[in-house]
Amino acid sequence: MRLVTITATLLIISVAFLNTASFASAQEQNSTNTEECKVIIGIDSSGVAFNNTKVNVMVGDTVCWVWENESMGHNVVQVDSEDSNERKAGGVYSGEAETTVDFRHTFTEDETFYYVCEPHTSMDMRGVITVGIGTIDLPSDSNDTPGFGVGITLIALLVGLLSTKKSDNRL
Ligand SMILES: [Cu+2]
Repeated sequence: MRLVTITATLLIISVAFLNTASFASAQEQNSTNTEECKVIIGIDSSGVAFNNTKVNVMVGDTVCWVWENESMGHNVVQVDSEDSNERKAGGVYSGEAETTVDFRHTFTEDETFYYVCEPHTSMDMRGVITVGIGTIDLPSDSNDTPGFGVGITLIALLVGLLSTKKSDNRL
């Protein structure tokens, strides 16, 4: 009698578990809907590179990294700069490299987002996403310097012209 009860309980538990499992996989199937993806990044034909390495999106856009049954596992790991292989502290991370991945990230501010695939950093498997105007940092400030220089040159030219006029008046 007790054995019957235990068996029945186990059956109920396993049925409940199966239901939960099928519910979960149904949810996963719903999430393969890529409607929300502004850009989908996959693996290129070489199998060791992303197929869309330079992407521009706007704040609020979702980028999706999606691949299925790749021969090797890949992941998405945010790094600090264009040539860094170090995972950024507190950065975006898709988890362990997998042969099938559907990883999504919605960008909430202007930034330049650098990422690598950890197992293939030596093959330079990386990409960059510019969100809005990108990260405002020192290099882009120094890019503004030529514009400032042109302004100074113009003022110098004007001052030069004015002083030339003045000297003309004197004559
Ligand atoms: Cu990879």
